[in-house]
Amino acid sequence: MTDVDVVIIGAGYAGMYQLHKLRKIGVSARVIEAGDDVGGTWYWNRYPGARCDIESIHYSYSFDEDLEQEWNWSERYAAQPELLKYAKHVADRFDLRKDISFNTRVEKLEFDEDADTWTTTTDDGAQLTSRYVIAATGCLSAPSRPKFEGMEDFAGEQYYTSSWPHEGVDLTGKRVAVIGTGSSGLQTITAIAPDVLELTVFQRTPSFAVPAHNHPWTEEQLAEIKADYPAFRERDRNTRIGFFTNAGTGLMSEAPPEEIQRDFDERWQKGGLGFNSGFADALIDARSNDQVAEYVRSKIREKVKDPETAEKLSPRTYPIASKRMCVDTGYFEVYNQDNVTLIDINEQPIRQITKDGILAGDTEHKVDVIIFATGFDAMTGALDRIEIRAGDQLLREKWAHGPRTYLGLMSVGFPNLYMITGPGSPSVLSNMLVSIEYHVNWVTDAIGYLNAQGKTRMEPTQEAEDNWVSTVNDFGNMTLMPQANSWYMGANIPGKERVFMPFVGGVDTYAQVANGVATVGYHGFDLT
Ligand code: NA7
Repeated sequence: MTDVDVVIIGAGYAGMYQLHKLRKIGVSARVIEAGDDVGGTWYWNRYPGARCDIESIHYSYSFDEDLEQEWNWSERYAAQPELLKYAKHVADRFDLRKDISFNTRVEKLEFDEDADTWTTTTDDGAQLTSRYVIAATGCLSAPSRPKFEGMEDFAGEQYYTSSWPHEGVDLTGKRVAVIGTGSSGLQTITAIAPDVLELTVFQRTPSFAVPAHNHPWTEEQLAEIKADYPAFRERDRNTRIGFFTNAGTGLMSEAPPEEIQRDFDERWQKGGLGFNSGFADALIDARSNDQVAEYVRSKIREKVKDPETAEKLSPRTYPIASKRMCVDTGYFEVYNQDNVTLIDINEQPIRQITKDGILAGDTEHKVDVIIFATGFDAMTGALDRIEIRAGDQLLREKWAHGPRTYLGLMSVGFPNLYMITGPGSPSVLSNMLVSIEYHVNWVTDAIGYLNAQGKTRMEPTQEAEDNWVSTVNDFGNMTLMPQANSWYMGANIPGKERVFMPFVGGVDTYAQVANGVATVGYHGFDLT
């Protein structure tokens, strides 16, 4: 007998839905959550301006029609407080909290080969046995906190966007530095620029950003979507990136210039991450890619008055969309303000953090506050931080040269351990909610199947895993994506093996494969 059928790690959007689904099939589960409430990403990332880069009507659960109908998103792109409110609403509505242990972090998982069970050890010393463990640990949940010399000597305030305090931060009238110009940095910078006395931005790599054109939803717009929500969701699932962008199938390399210009203009006007989906070769053909990139650079030059600053803000060292593009509202215009300074740290490297500020090149920038928007140890970081042991093998050691999974769901040698949106699945290249719901449904079906068959153990075969890892690599290498020093590649973490981690073939293709695997009795898995 185990304490519970399933241990779920994490009460973010994935863990919450996983708990709900398991209950539906009569399987008991306990969720272990480090935070003091639900919400995951939207619990931790409370920095000023935090907002989802996928539209609210797409980035929301589709599993319950009543939930879908009763919830009204206020804006096209929901901000963090609304996304957290939604998570709390779902927790209340489905009475999830009673099966969640908050303020508890999983430290260790150990598999018992004889009993086919896992023992989970948490940071309060408690242990829990279960048949299965489902890691709903998130792809961007282990913060990257690079070390800068002298950090501990800084007399002012220091914050990480990825673990922003719940209250008590007031930046009004202060001199603030931001290190990092990815999505989190861009959003923070845009939000705080009007209030701070001085803002100094330390940029290592500029980001491509497309306009959000955010707006409140009108009642009519929401009613129109809700009238046909199931079809709307189905359309999302049948796309490569998990939300409908009316993607083109033609090649830019074969299209007349007027057609390309028209497509760019229309998509720019529409806003959002669908901007580069007008042509099928935008991420495959370097010349086509550069046409998209140059369009975005021309927009930066239009927005930023000082040509030298505009040039510094213009990405030139990696293909557009080989790192996730940012979705912005007035980011570039911030640099037209007199109180904002951009430091390119390739020209003026950060030498050290001093008592009073940041020494970059030969200049000490005196500041009251430093904000680190330095990103995450993506996709593998959260799992690596747990000691996951089966036999004499540790998962983090097995993955030392890059993660190895079958379908991003399971890894050989670690039976009965499922991952929601694990490495090797489309997850981070998609609308996360579509990928989460797909994986949760798949895993729940698999557990239901095992129970119905009286089986107690599921593990991929070596052959299936090896083939899938090759497939993920082959698909990745067909694109320009591996060229960037991105977190998809693990390139933002010193010492992390450079491997393209997500499956780039699309959520639609992926679902066809994974559905097929399940339909034929879990092809490529040993069930015993
Ligand atoms: P990102 O996109 O990884 O951005 C992190 C930023 O911090 C990026 O500009 C990094 O530069 C910079 N960085 C990281 N380490 C350093 C050091 N040591 N020195 C200077 N600058 C550094 O994380 P975000 O949180 O913004 O966004 C993550 C995802 O969340 C995003 O893609 C969306 O999907 C939502 P680099 O580019 O590595 O040169």
